[in-house]
Formats: sequence, structure tokens, C-alpha cells
Amino acid sequence: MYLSRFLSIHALWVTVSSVMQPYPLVWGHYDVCKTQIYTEEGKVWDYMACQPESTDMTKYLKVKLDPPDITCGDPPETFCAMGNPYMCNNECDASTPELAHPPELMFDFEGRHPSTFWQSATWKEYPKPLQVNITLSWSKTIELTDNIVITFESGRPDQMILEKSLDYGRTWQPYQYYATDCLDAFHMDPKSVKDLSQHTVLEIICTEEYSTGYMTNSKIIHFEIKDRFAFFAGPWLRNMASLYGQLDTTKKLRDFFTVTDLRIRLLRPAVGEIFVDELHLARYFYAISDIKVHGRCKCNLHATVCVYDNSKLTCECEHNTTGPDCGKCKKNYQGRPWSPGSYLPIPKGTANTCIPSISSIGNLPKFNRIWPNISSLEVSNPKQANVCDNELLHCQNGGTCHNNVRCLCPAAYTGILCEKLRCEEAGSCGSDSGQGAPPPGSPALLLLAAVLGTASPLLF
Ligand SMILES: [Ca+2]
Repeated sequence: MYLSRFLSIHALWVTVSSVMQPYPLVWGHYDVCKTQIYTEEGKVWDYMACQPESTDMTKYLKVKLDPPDITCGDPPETFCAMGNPYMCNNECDASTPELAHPPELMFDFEGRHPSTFWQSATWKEYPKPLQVNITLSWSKTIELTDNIVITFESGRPDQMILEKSLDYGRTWQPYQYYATDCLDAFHMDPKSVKDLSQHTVLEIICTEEYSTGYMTNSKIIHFEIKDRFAFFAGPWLRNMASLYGQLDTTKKLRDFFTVTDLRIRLLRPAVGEIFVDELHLARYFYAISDIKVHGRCKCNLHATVCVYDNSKLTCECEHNTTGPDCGKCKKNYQGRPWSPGSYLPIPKGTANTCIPSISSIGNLPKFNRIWPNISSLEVSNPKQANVCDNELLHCQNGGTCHNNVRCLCPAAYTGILCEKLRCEEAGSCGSDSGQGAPPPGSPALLLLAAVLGTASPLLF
């Protein structure tokens, strides 16, 4: 009776949970870098690919305006409403907090009325173009995970370019062009993200979708990250495994969503009409109330935590890696070349940990990045695992590979790859010869053996 009631409640909970689950359970969240598991050898660490949570990245940016003195209010000036050139009773005064519109008001908490916003000086120097660059810098590579959303307080600009940098602002590439007339402004045919496909997802387009005149009431401009994800993950982003698979194997795609800086280039303010009203230039200016940028620190799948310390973002690297992006192996952990983690196989991925350096055993076998693949999951005969071969797993010190199962070593050497002097085992080497050699059974050698196991996909 109680059992059946429990089972039915349990069944109900499972149903409710699966309905409430926004994404299917089949794709990983990659929120753990390692766990302890029990094996025949006892407790050991099991490593997996991991990444920090996606978060609001505007909390960590530095904003720079160019020209630097383009913010309104110094000296104080009045400006007119866009729709009514005779309504000029708004004032901007940088020295009065209630009337100032500094850049930080683009990133404060929004949702209050009236909204807070940054505003530029008006177009008083017409016909010289009123142009402003707004640069957002993280001093850290970040991966965008949601649409960039810019909310304008006044009309959306007639011409604008969103740009990105991957090298801390040294070089810039366009992300998207925005114009009321793409052909006129940028000599580009207007396109929408919906015109793109999996094969053209990296194309840089000019869109008229967000400019004045199209939907005059809207104040928002998007850079559509999610629509681009959807080409791989489906319209509801349910098939994230497919997206992660693509990100894993296509560096260009991954780099497309990676930035260190963004730059909003405002090239021509909203005019709202065909001609500029030269008698009422105080109608023309830029004003932005909110900018949303969601993303995560890029840690190469080697960290779940990204700390903000001294105005700087840094990954807290696991898997024996180090560097701001966990982009290299720690000292003494260079037993094989550094490699980013891999999202595959879903859901845990592959950690590609750095392993201890073993300085005393001559040249280590060269390991390529361990690419997990789907076929590796289908092979389950560990007897076929290679101990040595002619490509990756070379026998050392003149040893020869016998049927891929063992190295035949010269008399003076021993070990799986003949990497060790036999006298070391006996403890009879000269005092100099054993410098730096790991003791028999040391973690370093055990790790080497472990690597040999994992280096062969046949062991999966
Ligand atoms: Ca605001």
C-alpha cells in the first residue's frame, strides 16, 4: 500500500521533473571538473571536461568612449525630443547627478521608470558626422552564450557596426552591420539571420531589421547568438549535443562566439526622416539605456570557476593546467602536450588533463590530442589495446614493439616502453645516473601507464 503510493508519487515526480527540465538530460552541463570514484585500485579521481556557468558579463567589463568627451553635459546643453523638435526642455548636465548621463548608466540595474541612460552630445557640428565608438573590454577571452541586446533610449541609429576583437583590441572584425538602408550605407544587400544556414552561419551580414522605420516603436537591437546556435541545436536548442559536437570540432565556429572586446560603432544617429533638420540639430544624438552581454570565461574546458579579482577575470584551472584561460600545462606537468578539454563524448566530455613530466626516461612517446569519437564507444575488447605501435607509442632506448602488446627491451632497460634503467629497479645504479628518476611505482609511472591505456581508443 505505502510502497505503491510511494511509487506513484515517485512516478509523478519523474514526470513533473522531465516536463520542468528545460533541456533534455542527454547533454552535459560540464559543471564538474573531477569526481572521486571507486575502482579495483581504490579511490581515484575521474576527470571530465568542465566550464564556468554562463553569466551577465557586463559586471566585469571596462567601457571606453571615443571621442572621450562625447558624453553630454559638459558644458550643459538642452536637447529636443526626437519626434517633436519644439519640445526642447530636456537638459543634460554632467555636474548634476539627476541630469547627468554617464556611460555606467548603460550597465546599471534596469527595470525602473524612467530608465537610466548614457547620452551623447547632440549633433551640433553638422555636417561633420556624429560618430561614437563604445568599446567594452574584458581583458579576458569570453564565450558568448546569449544574444547581445542593446536598448536605445532615443531612436535606434541609422547606421551602426558591431565589432569584435579576439586580441584585446589590437585588431577588430565586424560582427554585424545595422542600417536603415544597407545598400546605401555599406554597399551590402540586407539580410536577416534567418536567411543563414549551418553552412553560412559565419557570414557577416547587414540587417535592416533593427533600424528606425522598420518597427518605429522598438528600441532594441540584437546580435543573434541563439539563432545561430539554433542552426545546430534546433529551434528550441534541445539538441545541444549537436551544437557542442560542432563547437568541439570546428575551431572557426567556436572562435566566432569568442571575444575579448566588443565595439559598438555608432555612425549616424536616428534621423527619422530623409533629410537632417539642420535648424534643430539638438534633436539628434545617441542614448543607450541598457546593454546585455551573456557569456562565460573561456577556460578551455579546464575550469568551472572564473574569479574576478583586482578588476581581472581569471580561470581557476584544474586538470594540472594554468594561465588565464588554462591554456598551458603547469610546471612539472608537461608529460604530454597541452590540449583543451573536449565536449565529447556527451555528457561528460574528455578532460585531456596534463600529466606529470618524466624527465629521466628519455624521449616520451608523442601523444596527439585524444579525440574521443563515437566509434570508440562501440569497441569493448580491451585485449586489442596497443601497448606500442609505430605511430604514437614508441618503445624507448632501442626496444622493439612485439605484436603491439609489449616492447622487447635491450638488456639494460626495462619498463612498459623500456623507459627505465634496469639498475634503477635493483637500486644498483651509480649515484649520478638516477638523478630525477621517479622511484619504482611512483605516481608518475603509474600515470604513464594510465596514459598508455587511455591513449588507445580501444580501451573505452
Ligand atoms: Ca540603465
